[in-house]
Amino acid sequence: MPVPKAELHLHIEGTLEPELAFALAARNGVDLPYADTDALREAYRFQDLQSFLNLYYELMAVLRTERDFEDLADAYLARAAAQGVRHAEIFFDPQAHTARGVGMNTVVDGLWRALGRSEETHGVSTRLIMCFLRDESAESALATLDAAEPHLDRITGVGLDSAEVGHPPAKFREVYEAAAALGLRRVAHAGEEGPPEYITEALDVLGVERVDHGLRCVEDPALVARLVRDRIPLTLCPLSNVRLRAVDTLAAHPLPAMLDAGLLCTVNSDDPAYFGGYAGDNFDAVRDTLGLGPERLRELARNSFLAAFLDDDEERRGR
Ligand code: ES4
Ligand code: ZN
Repeated sequence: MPVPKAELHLHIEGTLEPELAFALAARNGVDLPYADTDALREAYRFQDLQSFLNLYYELMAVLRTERDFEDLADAYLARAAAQGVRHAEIFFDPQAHTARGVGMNTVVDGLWRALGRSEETHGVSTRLIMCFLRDESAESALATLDAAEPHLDRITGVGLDSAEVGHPPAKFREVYEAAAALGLRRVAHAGEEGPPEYITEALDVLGVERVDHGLRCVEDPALVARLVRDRIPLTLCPLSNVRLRAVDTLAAHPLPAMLDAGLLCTVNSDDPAYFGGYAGDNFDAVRDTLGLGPERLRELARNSFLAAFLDDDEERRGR
């Protein structure tokens, strides 16, 4: 049996497997510029974050109806459960859908059809975290938060994702202040491709409680000391880092050194359909390639629950 764990860094749109992409394309009459699932898989050779994001946004064209989002989330939750995930905090990118005419209601209602019954059907509790696209404007992020207000009983927090370099966290100060005032939890991608300064800025300016990736903190010893002291969780994604070339090889991943330094690391899957594995696959990979022993693996599993937004959520939902 896989170790019970929480998944804290998972983009639901990144769980779109080629087979489901083609099934939804057929259902919705969408033409995909790939002959078949093998041809599509051939395109999964990424140079960097942007080359992945191009395909990630392109394939979203097949997601059109509530049922599409429901089927996507249901398929993910079934796979996650099979790999020992008991709790999943799920990112979604509303702007990637509203920009192509798919409304916020369709996205949230559709996802919720699967998430709302997930404890019963899959034994997985869930939270939903709405991400702003950092390569879009601050105004667009504010409009997205506005559009989400009718759904805030089902949204636990906000995040920040997409192309990092050139889009520092401070660009989103205002929308994060507004989100905090609404009682939303705050996370942000920082230090994936961007410099360690973006991690510091996410903490200082956006008030994030958890850093997504945070990989490049290792370049700044003072920042590492701060993250250790303040017990700020990092949601690392080892297989993602390999596929997007944030590290040269999995064997060169700094996870063991980060754990030795006392950082509150968690292991997650990011976009598992694209990066070669779900949460359990990431755990297996760090065990097999980085030589993490049973104690370290238990620590990673324990950290995932410590870092989860499980504690005061019921109270916040009363907001
Ligand atoms: C993402 Cl790996 C990664 N980084 C930033 N934004 C993203 N959105 C989906 N996957
Ligand atoms: Zn991510």
